[in-house]
Amino acid sequence: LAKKLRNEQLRNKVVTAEEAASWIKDGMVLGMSGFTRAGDVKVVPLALVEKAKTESFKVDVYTGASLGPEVDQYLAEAGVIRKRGPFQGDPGIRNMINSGEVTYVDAHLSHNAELVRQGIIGPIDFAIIEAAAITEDGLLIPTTSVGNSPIFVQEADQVIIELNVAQLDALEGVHDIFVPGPQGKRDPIPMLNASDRLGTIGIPLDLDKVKGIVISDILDAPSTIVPADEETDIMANHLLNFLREEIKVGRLTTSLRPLQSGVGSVANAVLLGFKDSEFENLEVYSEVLQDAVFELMDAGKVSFASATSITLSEEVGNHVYGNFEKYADKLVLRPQEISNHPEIIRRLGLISVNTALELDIYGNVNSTHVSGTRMMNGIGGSGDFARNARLGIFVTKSYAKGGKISSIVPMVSHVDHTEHDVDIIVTEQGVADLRGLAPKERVGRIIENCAHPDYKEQLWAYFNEANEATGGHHTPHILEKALSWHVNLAKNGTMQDPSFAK
Ligand code: 0RQ
Repeated sequence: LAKKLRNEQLRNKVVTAEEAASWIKDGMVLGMSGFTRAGDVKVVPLALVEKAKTESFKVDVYTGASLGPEVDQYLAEAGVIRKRGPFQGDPGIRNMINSGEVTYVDAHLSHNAELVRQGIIGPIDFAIIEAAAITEDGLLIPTTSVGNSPIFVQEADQVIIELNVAQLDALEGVHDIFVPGPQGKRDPIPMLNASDRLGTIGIPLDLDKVKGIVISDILDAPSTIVPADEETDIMANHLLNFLREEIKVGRLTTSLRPLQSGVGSVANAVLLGFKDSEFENLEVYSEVLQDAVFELMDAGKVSFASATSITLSEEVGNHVYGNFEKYADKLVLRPQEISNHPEIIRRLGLISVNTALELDIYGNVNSTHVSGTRMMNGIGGSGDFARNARLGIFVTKSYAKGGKISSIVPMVSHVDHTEHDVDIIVTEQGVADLRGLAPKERVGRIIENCAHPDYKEQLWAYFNEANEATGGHHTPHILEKALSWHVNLAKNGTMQDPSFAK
């Protein structure tokens, strides 16, 4: 413990999780560490679950992004969470959001820190933050994510630290904490390369605000992604071929531009496609580092990776954390307002790959709402990246649920990424390059290159009818029919219109 808790003044602040939980009162706003099940606090939430057995209270919980089961399942199911933001991915809390028991604010991840600064999120009563160590001079060394922890620590009234003795000592030095000043008095963010370091190795603590330190030894819950399959391999090949064409016309070189890749199985599998390619000296400037990034490092393809969290499956996690010294000097973890900052995304010219649930014939993308109403996970950082990247790429299989759902529909049932933010679409069918195209010019590319053959004719029929009915409007739609595919799915369990059945 002495090695982990090196600040003299904080030594007498160690308390039990129960005592820390006793400070949390009904109506409080909590800012917790954690981003995509990495670096989240665990023992204080579990003590809050116990407390909820004898005391009724509700709190608002803001984090970096999704957390593991301690908060987004157990604490939610104990009825303690009133409001949650800015991202979640656990079936436990997802079901409660969709039954109206939890209020959810789904927001661009780069925006949260500004909202905290402005007092729109907050005032924050407690920042509760996982640490790998606390240095002699009072720096809190985060663990496997940085997320919004720096701004929570800066702005919260008080701080509870979960010092995780099971986390690797070698994490110290991996983080780069740089917190921009208030808007209006802010300099350009001095980052010119993905590997630049701007700040300190830990989060500066105001020691008087530290109310208590709780010791933890619970490791992150592993990620739940499923491995690549034949179709994601095909999607990866389509993406690589598209990038090869960009090189041929002189827009890119084989080291490309820094890559960003979103969460989920599809994004991970597509990134893994670079492993057996000719591309090299790749850099990653992303928010989450999933398994694929480390496999690409092992394969000598990725030379440096910057992000705000590391989220790994059990198997890859054991390998990476068992050999961390091999990776530590090729990695940096930053606050999410820096990893996702529009200024840097635009300056570095990122190639950004995120996942769509569905998209429409004009290129609008829905990444969050199943059939328009049911929240899946959230927009996360996909909007930060898609709008500001050099190439905003969206990947999805062309169909879902065994073909009963077409991922390409006449009109998306919810819009996360408007047609203006979507450059390239990749499905297992092919690639649609939408850059520089008007809505009606995009239709053919999307249907012919990306839609599943079972739905092509049905999509053309909708477009032709809409084009005729409107007399060729800029973005033709028949409002009565635009969402008829979703209505058909709800009523009959399929989007397929029997008159087009093959
Ligand atoms: O359902 O789990 O019941 O099998 O959705 O779909 O194809 O396994 O894809 O794991 O990559 O997740 C968009 C959800 C994709 C994710 C999403 C069903 C499908 C399956 C999952 P099952 P897949 P993935 C980084 C940036 C948020 C935005 C983002 C996500 C399940 O990538 O949350 O990228 N992204 N943020 O069957 C109904 C459709 C469907 C559908 C798929 N059209 N209708 N169900 N499914 N398409 C995040 C952060 O910033 C933290």
